[in-house]
Amino acid sequence: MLRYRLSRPRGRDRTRSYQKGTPVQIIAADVIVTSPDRNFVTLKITTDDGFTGLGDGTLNGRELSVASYLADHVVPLLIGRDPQRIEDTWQFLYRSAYWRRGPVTMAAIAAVDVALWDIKAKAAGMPLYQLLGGASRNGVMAYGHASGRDLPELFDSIRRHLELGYRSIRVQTSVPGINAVYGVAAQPSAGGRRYDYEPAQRAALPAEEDWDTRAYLRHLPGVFEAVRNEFGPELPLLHDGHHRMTPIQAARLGKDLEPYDLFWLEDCTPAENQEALRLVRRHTTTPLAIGEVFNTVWDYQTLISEQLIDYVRSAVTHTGGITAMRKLLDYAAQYQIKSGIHGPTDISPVGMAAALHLDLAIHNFGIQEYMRHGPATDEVFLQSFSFTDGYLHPGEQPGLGVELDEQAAARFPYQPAYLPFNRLKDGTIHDW
Ligand code: EZ4
Ligand code: CO
Repeated sequence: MLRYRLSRPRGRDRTRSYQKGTPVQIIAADVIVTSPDRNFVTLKITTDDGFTGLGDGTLNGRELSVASYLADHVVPLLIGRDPQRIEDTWQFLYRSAYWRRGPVTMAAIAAVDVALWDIKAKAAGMPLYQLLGGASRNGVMAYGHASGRDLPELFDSIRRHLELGYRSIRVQTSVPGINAVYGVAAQPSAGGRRYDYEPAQRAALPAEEDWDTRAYLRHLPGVFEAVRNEFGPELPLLHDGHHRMTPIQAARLGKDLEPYDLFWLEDCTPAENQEALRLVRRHTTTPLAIGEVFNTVWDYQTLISEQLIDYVRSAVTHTGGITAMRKLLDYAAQYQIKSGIHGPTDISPVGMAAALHLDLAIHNFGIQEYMRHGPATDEVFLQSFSFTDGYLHPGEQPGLGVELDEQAAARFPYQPAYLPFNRLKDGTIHDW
């Protein structure tokens, strides 16, 4: 565990107090980096009236940048601030840095924001979703990740997920002619190891994978046809294109998958150029989900205002926390666009709990991604959310409902880990 701590003694006469005369102050903030199963960055804020709050700032493969941003540049600003002023703190951190947006900055702001919401809800004695307007539904529909190198293995994986309680399933498969494809758990990656819970591998260098879009486009529709034949028309099925197609290729895949009635096709093309989605949209009625690599509402401006997507994929952890996500999702709601909050294993249980409270409260909820964490993660993060019959619920503990066992965290030191990258057959780097 790496731990960066800036603590100050109790009392109100500190020179760092930006908000003199506030009834409550932040007296300590710890940035805790721990690696049970994988790396996580957690911010713990402590107030002088005895509350603590947790926020997730994990950025897969770039964890230490967020830890440094927090410890070196944000924690010194927090000491002495009024923890009750969440909106003010959000605006202060966003505007005072001068340099706006970006995944590192927005993950750091998210960590502070979520920790302050945790504190506010604990102080109110309520689960966070109550402060967000209360429950709009009984539970939060979740989807899991099934995958296989061939159809029998894929079918087994889908059945295993159904047994675990999932009622919506993401389907990823190997493709003939490609050695290592994103999202296939049983497939040894170029590093020789299984993907298992997630693609980032603990190693000094990133693993190299390969890609062939034409082979993928030929193979995938047949896989969905086989899955529909085996599992019937009811089961909601999802697929992640993981940014690999051009807009015209994405348009073709969307069209080819229409007979199999996908819940969504995710990241069908890289979306920095939002206008590219106009072309995809013109050609297919397959619902589209985008945004897990985005970090502000501005990344969505055209996508939302022109109704070019159906689901917003941002993570609370990467998009400035509850405060910013609530605004983003309320904006999307005006255009009949729903939430599909990112929930891979690189979102810590703290970030997952924040997502679940939002999911339960907002009206335009769509679906929640849910991959289980490993046993070591569950030892470090004590969680009160539940998963029953396909639905997640954040629980009724005051706050987020997650606590960090710091002694357990200390047993799992940071380990360098990278996401893989892609090369085409001729050696050209391709989007991963
Ligand atoms: O590759 O979170 O939809 N889920 C995904 C994830 C991402 C990882 C990257 O850190 O695309 O598996
Ligand atoms: Co994705």
